[in-house]
Order: sequence, then C-alpha cells, then structure tokens
Amino acid sequence: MNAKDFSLEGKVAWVTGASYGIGFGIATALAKMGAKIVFNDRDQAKIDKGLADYKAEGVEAWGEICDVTDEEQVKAYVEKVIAHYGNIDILVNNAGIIKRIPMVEMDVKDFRQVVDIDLVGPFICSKAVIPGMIKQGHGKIINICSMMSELGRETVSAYAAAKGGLKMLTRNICSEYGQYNIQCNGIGPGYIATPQTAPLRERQADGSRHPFDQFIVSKTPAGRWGTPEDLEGPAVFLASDASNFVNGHILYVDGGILAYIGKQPN
Ligand code: NAP
Ligand code: GCO
Repeated sequence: MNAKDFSLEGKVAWVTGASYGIGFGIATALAKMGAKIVFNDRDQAKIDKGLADYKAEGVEAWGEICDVTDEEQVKAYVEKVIAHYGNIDILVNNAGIIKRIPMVEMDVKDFRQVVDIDLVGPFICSKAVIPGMIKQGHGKIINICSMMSELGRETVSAYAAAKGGLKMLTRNICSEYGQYNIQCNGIGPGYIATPQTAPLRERQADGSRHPFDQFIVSKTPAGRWGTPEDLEGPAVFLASDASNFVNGHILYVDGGILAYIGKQPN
C-alpha cells in the first residue's frame, strides 16, 4: 500500500444534499484528494450558496436541483453528470432529514417523508448509478447511516427505522453488486454539530447548555460533539482504493459513544 491508494485524482464524486452540513464537509474532503464534486439540493438558493462556499474552500463543484425522492429528477441529474463528466465513480448518499415527534403523535405522512428521503432516496440514487459503475468496472457507494441504525430513542421512530433500513440496504448492495467491483459501505456518524442537531444544542433561557447537549457529551468518551471534519478521513478511506476489500461495513465515527454504557450517576 502507498499514499496513492488514498488518492481520488480523476474520480467524479456525487454527494447528495451537500450544500452544507456533513455532505459539504465530506465533499470538500473528497475534493482535497483530487475528486471532481457534483452535488444536489432541493433549493436553488442553497445550491448557489453552496457553490460560493465550495469556491471559498478552493473546491470547483457542480450543483443542480434534484430531489432524491423523485426518480425522474434523479435519472435526469445522473444523465447530465455523465454527459458533463463521463461517469460517476463515487456516490455518497448523504441527503437526509429527521422529524422528532413521539411515535403515537406522528402523522403517517411525516413518517413516510422521513423514510422516503432517508431510505428510498438512497435506493433511487444507488439504482441510478450502479449500471454505470458496472459498465466501468468499479464504483464506491457510501451511505450516511447513523447511531440510530443501531439504537433507538424517544421521538425518532421514523428516522431510526429509515437508518436501520439504510444499514441493511448497504449490506444488500454489497451482496448483489460486490461481484462487479462495487464497494458499498456506510458511515455512522455519532452526534455531529450541524443544522440538523442545532435544536439539541440550543442554549436554555438561563444561558445553560441544553440538557440533551450535556447528556450527549457525558455519554461520548471523546467528551464532545463531532464536527463534519471528523468524518472527512473516514469518507476518503471508503471512497478510495485503500478500501477495495471493505464491503458492506458500517464505519461508526462517533467518538466512542456506541461502545460506552455511560458513567454511574452521582
Ligand atoms: P442537514 O444539515 O440537515 O443537511 C441535510 C442536507 O440534505 C441538506 O442539504 C438538505 O437540503 C438535504 N436534503 C434533505 N432532503 C433532501 C431531498 N429530498 N433531496 C435532496 N436533498 C435533500 O443534515 P446533516 O446533519 O448534515 O446530515 C447529513 C446526513 O447525515 C443525513 O443523512 C443525516 O441523517 C446524517 N446524520 C447526521 C448526524 C448529525 O448528528 N448531524 C448524525 C448521523 C447521521 P435542504 O436544505 O433542501 O433541506
Ligand atoms: C437525534 C439526532 C441523531 C443524530 C444522529 C446520531 O435526534 O437523536 O438527530 O439522530 O442526528 O443520527 O447518529
């Protein structure tokens, strides 16, 4: 093995929902290793801001509107990328939402929307890129799973169901397409400071830290929230030739929280 095994020179990477947050961090990391970046979002204003932010990071990215739950939009997006760049070597299924509602109070349309974006979206996007990966003889798919691929908690039933399903979709893509030199793995971030978790970190009226913020920090051996930067190295590894014999694996990047039962209360 040598450093070039981690190079992404000449590769085209599609990171879904990457105008900001974890997707933006991962896309920037892949670009630093030489990949050309394409991304999508549902909102032109966010794409425009994302393009400006990528440029500020020295990343030349291409972005267009595409809702990952709309198979026709995804097919058209992939056709445009392939027409423009010739192929898609790496797909990072990052786009995702969460709705924190007690299950029995959750409207079925809310449950369906979370599953549609977090699980059906990665199915649609993977289905769209795999034929091209088979044709070119290689491909990398990285599904952004979650601790909730393994654990539940109050109010996140739809999200946990979707992310648990995404773990098994990862393993099934590995099983069905590993023979074509396609590696499909997951990254399971712990608690990461992004807009998605901002409500869990909000300062209280008296200026104290959110109880959930304090809970997570106490449950994480690293003693802190993660940042999108913490996911960059793992993403480069799973996107590169250095991981060609890693398949169907969920790499948890969580500061150790999944391994830790927690400190005895005083
Ligand atoms: P975020 O800040 O809310 O960003 C989510 C991104 O997905 C946004 O760009 C959003 O675009 C996009 N998106 C949502 N629905 C979409 C759709 N239908 N089509 C296209 N794009 C769509 O979330 P994040 O914290 O970066 O999370 C990114 C991924 O990591 C998600 O899959 C999340 O479940 C997962 N994750 C997050 C954490 C964490 O602690 N933050 C931990 C584990 C896993 P819009 O602006 O248009 O909504
Ligand atoms: C929540 C959080 C988590 C994180 C992440 C943890 O409400 O519990 O949003 O779900 O987003 O998925 O891995």
